[in-house]
Amino acid sequence: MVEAPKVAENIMTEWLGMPRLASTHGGQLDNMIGWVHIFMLVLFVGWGGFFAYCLIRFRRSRQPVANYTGVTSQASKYSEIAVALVETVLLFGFAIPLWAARVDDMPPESEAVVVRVTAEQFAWNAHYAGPDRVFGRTDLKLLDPQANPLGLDRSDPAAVDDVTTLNQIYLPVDKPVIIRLRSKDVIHSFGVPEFRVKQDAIPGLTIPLWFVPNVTTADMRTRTGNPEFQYEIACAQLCGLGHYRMRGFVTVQTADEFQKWMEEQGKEQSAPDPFR
Ligand SMILES: [Cu+2]
Repeated sequence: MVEAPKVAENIMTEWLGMPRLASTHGGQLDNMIGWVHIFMLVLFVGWGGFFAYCLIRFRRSRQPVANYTGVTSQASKYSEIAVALVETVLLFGFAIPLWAARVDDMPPESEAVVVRVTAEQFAWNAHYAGPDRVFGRTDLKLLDPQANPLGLDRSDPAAVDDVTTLNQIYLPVDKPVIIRLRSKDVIHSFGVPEFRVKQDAIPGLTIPLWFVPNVTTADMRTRTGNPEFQYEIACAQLCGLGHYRMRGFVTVQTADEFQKWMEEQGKEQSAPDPFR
């Protein structure tokens, strides 16, 4: 039995018992969640202690008559100000910058792998543009739930090298990934805990999300000591009776492996279908 090597995790990740990190921005998110927990713990102990103090200090046997002057100390005012300050720091120092980076600082498409992910009851369809980096035409009329769930028009020259997959997303490591998320029917949600991404898929909208996966599936298998480890896409919105089985898998590969996979799939999928 090979002992899994100890990989230094983010201290907050360990403390909170979060899933392992496999994206570049995940540590920042865990830090923020960690600080919120610490702050809430301080508040909980502080207010809880104050409540217990009041129960004892102002019990009836000790304080039989009401005091009409009330509290004269300023302590509560200062502690309220301190709480508001810490909340401001959490919001403006952590939450807003992180959100701005996730939403506004999209990497240019030329430097990223762009995948169109279309959710449906109860599966994840992925569509890659292939080496030409141009997505082929899609048409509702060509849509076939089994043979062509995305309605891709293979007669379009841009579509020849396109690759589509079902419930399997392949990504290269250390490269920005832009996912253009859509839904065919109801609201679904694309969540991969290790990448610290979760985004609702809304019918009628294309919502982009991006991240940089930085641990390959193979590396994660060594780190976890689990030879069957897989990054799992969980649908994080209750989307119907089959919601529980709406899961997909992400395989993070080295750049070479990914290139090879893409070429093989391109050849296989563009070959004329012998059954048609
Ligand atoms: Cu779903």
